[in-house]
Amino acid sequence: KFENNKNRGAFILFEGCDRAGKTTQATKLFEYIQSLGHPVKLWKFPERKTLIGQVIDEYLKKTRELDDRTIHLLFSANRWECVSTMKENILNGTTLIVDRYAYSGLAFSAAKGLKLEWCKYPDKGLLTPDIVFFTDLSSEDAAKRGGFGEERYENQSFQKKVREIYLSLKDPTWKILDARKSISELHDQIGKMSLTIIQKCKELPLKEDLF
Ligand code: 2DT
Repeated sequence: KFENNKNRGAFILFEGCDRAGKTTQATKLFEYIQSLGHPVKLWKFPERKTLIGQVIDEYLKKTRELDDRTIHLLFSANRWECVSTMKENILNGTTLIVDRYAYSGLAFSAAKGLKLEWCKYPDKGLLTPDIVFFTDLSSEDAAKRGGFGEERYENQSFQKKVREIYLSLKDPTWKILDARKSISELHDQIGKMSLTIIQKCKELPLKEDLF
């Protein structure tokens, strides 16, 4: 049995605009932390493999239409169904590197016009990340990176709104990173900050007070 505040892993979150290198950096960080011998896992939201995740996947691939509030709640439920496993891992000393989380939920749903306060409510009380790396890229620069994909939301005007909302959400746990920097420069920056937070978290309780 674990204690809540001794030698736990860190909850490291990546958020950011599309095509800003979020997944690349999360993967590189995972490999780096692993190479140092720390227990670490890589997670991604939405978790498309669960039953709820399959519905979300169909929605994103545009083979299913859902009301804006309905899909918002499903994204949130998809986090809640994973939360006990995430918590167990962290309290057992595993660092979790998570690619997207509740901030994506807020930014994408609010960009459609839903009220931010309404959007926040279902994620209230989720596990709180220890650090948030926000890879920031303007929608113009994102568009230059070989264009957007075929899934829902992958267009420049929507991404511009998403970025504005994201930036309005930042708090002191956020590190805003200039995604125009090289992959290795960003990785060095992220790696250093992550090792610091992993050490610090060993002595800090895991918080469950998001929003
Ligand atoms: P990727 O798999 O390419 O990251 O795209 N999204 C994600 C939401 O609208 N709400 C959420 O809560 C989450 C986690 C962002 C996933 C797409 O789903 C959007 C892009």
